[in-house]
Amino acid sequence: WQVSLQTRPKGSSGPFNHMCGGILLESCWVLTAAHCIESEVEMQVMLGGVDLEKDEIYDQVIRVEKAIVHENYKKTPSALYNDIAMLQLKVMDRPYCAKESRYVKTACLTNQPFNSGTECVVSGWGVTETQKKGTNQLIQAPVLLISQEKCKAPNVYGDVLDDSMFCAGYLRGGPDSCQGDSGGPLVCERNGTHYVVGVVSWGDGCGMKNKPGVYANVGRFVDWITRHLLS
Ligand code: 4AZ
Repeated sequence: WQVSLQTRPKGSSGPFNHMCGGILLESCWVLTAAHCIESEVEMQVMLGGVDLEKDEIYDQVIRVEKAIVHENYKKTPSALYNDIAMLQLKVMDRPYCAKESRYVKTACLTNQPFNSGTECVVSGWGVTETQKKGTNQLIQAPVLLISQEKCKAPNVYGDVLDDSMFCAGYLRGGPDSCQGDSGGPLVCERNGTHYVVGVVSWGDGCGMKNKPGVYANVGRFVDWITRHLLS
């Protein structure tokens, strides 16, 4: 379900560049972050692959037909609110878009919350300590869900945090998402099923003490998401 969302300027015939992550929900639908959506660009998604630079046999590359940004998405200097969007993929001459395979699966949704302290997994091609332009290889990191109470502490993010978002990571600093991971999945496991719980959204730096990653709170958007999946 991990997707690479790639763009190039509208009308260009040049290469597409990775710009965000995404999450496959259905054959023709991808969930991502609203702040990943730009106008004046062509978008495609790449699924099934691990290495962005190599053609791999399980790669599927599909154009994006249209983007739906949440109507209450808001960007302020301190936070991104309701940072969620859906991408409808192009059906070429087939009855489907992404084809399910060993390497391409859809993610599950739930509005049942996970407890704070649960260890979940965030993944992407974003910036690492040693690769400032992002990694070619898809990687993942463990992160702990952090309660709103702890993350709203004045020395963490204070009152800019609302219920459209939550924090995950380590208040002592450590594993975190970073630039280029935005739009990608934070998944948690329950009874052998992996659920998308968060969409990588923002944070003050990466991996720093008292500045954990902030994620769009997918559970709060399940109704909004299903409304668009059904329409
Ligand atoms: C970014 O710039 C970004 N540490 C993504 C995630 C985080 C910070 C920044 C979380 O896209």
